[in-house]
Amino acid sequence: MVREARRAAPLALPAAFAAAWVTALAAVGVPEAIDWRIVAMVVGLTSAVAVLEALPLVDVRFREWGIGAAILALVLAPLGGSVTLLSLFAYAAGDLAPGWRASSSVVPALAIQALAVVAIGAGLAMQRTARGEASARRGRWAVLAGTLVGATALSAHLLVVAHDALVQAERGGPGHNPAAMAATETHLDAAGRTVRLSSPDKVLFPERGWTKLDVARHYLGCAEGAVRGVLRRPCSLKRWPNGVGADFFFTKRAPSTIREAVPVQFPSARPGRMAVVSDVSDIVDQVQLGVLDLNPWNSRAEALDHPDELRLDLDPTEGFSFDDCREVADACRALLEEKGLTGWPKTSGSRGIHVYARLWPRWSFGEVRRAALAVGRELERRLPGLATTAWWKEERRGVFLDYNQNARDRTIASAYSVRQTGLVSTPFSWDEVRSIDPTEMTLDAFPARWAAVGDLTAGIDEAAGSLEPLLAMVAADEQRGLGDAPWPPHYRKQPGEPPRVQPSKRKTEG
Ligand SMILES: [Mn+2]
Repeated sequence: MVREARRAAPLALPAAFAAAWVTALAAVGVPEAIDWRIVAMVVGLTSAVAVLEALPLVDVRFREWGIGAAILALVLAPLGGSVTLLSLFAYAAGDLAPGWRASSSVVPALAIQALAVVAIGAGLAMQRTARGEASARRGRWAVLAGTLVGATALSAHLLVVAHDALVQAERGGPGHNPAAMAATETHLDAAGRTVRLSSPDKVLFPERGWTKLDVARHYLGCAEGAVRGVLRRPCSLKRWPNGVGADFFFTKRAPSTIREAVPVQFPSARPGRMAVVSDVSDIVDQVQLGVLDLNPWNSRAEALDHPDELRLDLDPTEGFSFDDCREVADACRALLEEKGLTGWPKTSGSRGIHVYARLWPRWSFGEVRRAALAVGRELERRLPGLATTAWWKEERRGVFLDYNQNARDRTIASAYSVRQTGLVSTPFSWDEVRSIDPTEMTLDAFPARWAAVGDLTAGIDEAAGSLEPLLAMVAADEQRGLGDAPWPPHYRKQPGEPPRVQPSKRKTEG
């Protein structure tokens, strides 16, 4: 009985390895994109070595087997190492999944394996030449220790490889072009065009480990909605080349890698060409430049001077919360509806809410901006103490409606944009205005939301309307003595604009 159990011992280690694999795969589910060549290689190699290591543990009478096995192991270990090295070369040549690179445990595991095999061989030799019981015992201990150490190193390595393979598979498996990936770039198929992405593995969100490739995949995943948010609009490129842990900078002028750019005039009156998006491949081109959130104008290339998007940008000031934004957003919905327009809400991906309304492209930036100001002022009357249009921060308390976001050349993050917070600016339906949790809309959680509800902005272009009713509100404000409000700092002084000086300073200046 005991002898039979000991005979079965060689099977124990490979069985344990197999069990570890089955458990790991059962826990996460068998990924579709897993590279089975890696799995076969690792399972084969580890099982072979495990069998060899386990043999010497069997009863002393099988010692001869054990010695033979140890010799075989000494021959096979370099062989196994060569196989692994060849696989690494194959990876370097781009023939294996990039996840393999992360399995850096392979080198220490092999080194420890070699030591274990030497220890086992030495132990067996000691047993064989033992002159006394003490010497034989030391030999057995050496065999046992070598086996345990070797098995532990193998198990650890195996688990690391399994984990890497699973992480890789979760990210969508090997890239479309693993060879290019190995050369620190990949090529993505986007709207029928092959788009280059350099450093796809570059981590842009250090806390969450999300990479440049993850950001590109996000936009590819919700392409329909993301494109609708920026289609044919000049885009300011807000670039985070070293991720959200470092500085960003704006590039308004389109770099040469941008497929299409449209000539615009900046507020400085200087001309320039800005990136324009026609399909999702243009968005990936922006991601390639380190762009996270997309920042389009509210007009389009074909009618640059006539915005077709009224943007109500709601930002809670200190002491106010997203819940306060809900209330103001809902009031926006009601007011727009009264004026014949449809409001399209989305989380900003930061602290607030954006409500957009589609317009016929007939009015000027100035008129659209004044319309936004009139909406804000009406909300101030409807929600006193909660809504505010006060431009000067010292006077601003509540949910600020930033009417200046409608000025020419101003941009805010578009629908489905990934913000520096790691949150997606997520469109929601008005039914959700009380329940939507912006903090749940993370880059990695978003695909489930998209799969569940799809593009909630789908009807926005068909819901365009007239600005006239809002311009009537502007006129009514003028009647009340409410003229223009301050413009942003780098804009030229506008006709009818009040003094652009903080009220507190104004007083001291008399
Ligand atoms: Mn905002």
